[in-house]
Amino acid sequence: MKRRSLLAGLAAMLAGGCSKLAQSGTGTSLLGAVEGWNRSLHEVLGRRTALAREFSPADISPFFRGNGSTEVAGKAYRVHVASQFVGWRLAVTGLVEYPLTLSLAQLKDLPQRTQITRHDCVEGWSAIGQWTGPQLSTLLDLVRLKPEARYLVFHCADTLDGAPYYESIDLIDALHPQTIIAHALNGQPLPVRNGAPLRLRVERQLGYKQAKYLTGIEAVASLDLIRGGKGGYWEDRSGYQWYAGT
Ligand SMILES: Nc1nc2c(c(=O)[nH]1)N[C@H]1C(S)=C(S)[C@@H](COP(=O)(O)O)O[C@H]1N2
Ligand SMILES: [Mo]
Repeated sequence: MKRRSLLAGLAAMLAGGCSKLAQSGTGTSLLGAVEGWNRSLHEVLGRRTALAREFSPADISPFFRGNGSTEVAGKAYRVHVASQFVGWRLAVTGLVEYPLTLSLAQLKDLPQRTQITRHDCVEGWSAIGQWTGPQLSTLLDLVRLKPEARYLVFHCADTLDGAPYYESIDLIDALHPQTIIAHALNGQPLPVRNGAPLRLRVERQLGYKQAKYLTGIEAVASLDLIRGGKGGYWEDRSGYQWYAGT
């Protein structure tokens, strides 16, 4: 049943009196529809909040290849690499009550999560790696999302073919326990090819969502006005789905 007709039905129910309606045939099917709608909502939420499979240390790939950008062009980034990213900052901005700029050291001081997961790239390769970093939900607790916030946009330092890489996720994935801002791979600082010093891990989704070289996280109400409007670098350019999960 469509949501609108469901709402119309509910309005009729309120106007006509529930008990009277419930005794009639319409009432019974209406209540059935409400139940069905609730059930499918729960199913979707259940699927979206389920954990991605986690692996054991023995499963870790000996080499985690780099793909897409494998470094950031320009002198500024080389200076960051040489200084172990002491001057790198992650800005959390947009529809938040308390915008925040964090250093790598501050991110490492937050409670950390470590997870061994499989990364699947649509180009046809996979790798298993162990990622460590604060949960994105911890950062969101600090900045407090405004009620209008519906998506988080991840801004990256690199460009591909002259355009900045970026990605976005909704709040279900933002609050998912396995969504972390990773600064370490297999117990070591992130290698440059894998997005040093910070990358997103949103484990229920495909490789292109795992934004590397993070400089900013922006809370927005809509993706329409962000760059190409489709929510990500590849989404804007090719047929890649914005929601790249199961
Ligand atoms: N900033 C940025 N993030 C990115 C990309 C990129 O080119 N730039 N490529 C994406 C793609 S397609 C994949 S498969 C993964 C690759 O991650 P890896 O380099 O650690 O293997 O990063 C994703 N995140
Ligand atoms: Mo990819």
